[in-house]
Amino acid sequence: MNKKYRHAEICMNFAPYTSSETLPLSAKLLQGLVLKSTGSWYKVRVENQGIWDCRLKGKLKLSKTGVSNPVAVGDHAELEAEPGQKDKGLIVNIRERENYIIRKSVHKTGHAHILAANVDQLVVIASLKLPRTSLGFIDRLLVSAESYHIPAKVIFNKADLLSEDENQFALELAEMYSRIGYESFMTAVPTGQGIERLKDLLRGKISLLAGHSGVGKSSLVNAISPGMKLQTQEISSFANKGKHTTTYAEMHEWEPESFLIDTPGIKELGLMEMENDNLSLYFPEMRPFAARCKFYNCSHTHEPQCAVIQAVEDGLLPIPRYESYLSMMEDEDNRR
Ligand SMILES: Nc1nc2c(ncn2[C@@H]2O[C@H](COP(=O)(O)OP(=O)(O)OP(=O)(O)O)[C@@H](O)[C@H]2O)c(=O)[nH]1
Ligand SMILES: [Mg+2]
Ligand SMILES: [Zn+2]
Repeated sequence: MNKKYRHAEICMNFAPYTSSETLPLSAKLLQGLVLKSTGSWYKVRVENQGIWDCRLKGKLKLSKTGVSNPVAVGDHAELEAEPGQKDKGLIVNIRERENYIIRKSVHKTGHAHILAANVDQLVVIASLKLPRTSLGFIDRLLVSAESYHIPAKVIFNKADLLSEDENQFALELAEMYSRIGYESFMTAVPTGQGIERLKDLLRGKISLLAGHSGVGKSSLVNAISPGMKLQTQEISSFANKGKHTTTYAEMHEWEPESFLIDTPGIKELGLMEMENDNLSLYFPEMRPFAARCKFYNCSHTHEPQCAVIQAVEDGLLPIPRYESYLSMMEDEDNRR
């Protein structure tokens, strides 16, 4: 499924104004940036006016997509002031999105949610310990980003918890992702390791932080901008899992024109529908090999003269990534 189709699939329309709703000519629309969306109200940074609490005006019509939120963090909103109320507004329109990233529940089919819109980059936050992030999970996020043409980075946080061997392993993983083109390095909040480099990575951009609960997304935001004081919480010692402390995605301007979107921890990630044959397109390192397979529709799983399988065997493609590819292909097959 190509990008265009994807966007068409999840298009969003606002109901046109009926004549009674038509704005008087004098009413000028204000421009705002959606910082937070709870579904019932929206925190919007209104141009030259500060931060307002807003509601939606009129009915929003969603096409039959099952996307549960019509307005997402990062949306550019057009709004009017709520009559007689200070710092309150009504969102009347959302400007066309450059991109958006969707989170889909693996368990509840048809449940999808726009995580954020108009992002410059996805920053995957992973930790190898407390909690452990699997490579399969990282790769799923990367495939999502690829399919939306959003550049992605991979941060291994909690480096301070790793033994020497584990540290070596993490370094190798970071190298693997960096070679593919996803800048990757380690960070640790208590020691400050990697925080300056992370700031450089985030400066001047709108970045979406995503990862499991408890990996330290909010802690990293606090480390980058100590004034922020976002709520964080120790992971459960019983399950070694995060407690889902952050409950709504929220955008923070930590430096002028540098925005971070802290998101709630993701449990599991479902892939959006895509043609099985196309999955290798979202593994950038595979693409040059995939073009050389004997069969044009090679799935790179069992076919003879598959250049991808050959490259894995020859050590030209990283095995963990190929394993993620196989696991995603299997999921797709099962889903069907
Ligand atoms: N040792 C260590 N602990 C960390 C690090 N970063 C975060 N933590 C701790 O990990 C726990 C979870 O951190 P949070 O920042 O709440 O994690 P989160 O990713 O925002 O979690 P959710 O909001 O639930 O998605 C807290 O107790 C943090 O103090 C780190 O680099 N090293
Ligand atoms: Mg958090
Ligand atoms: Zn092949």
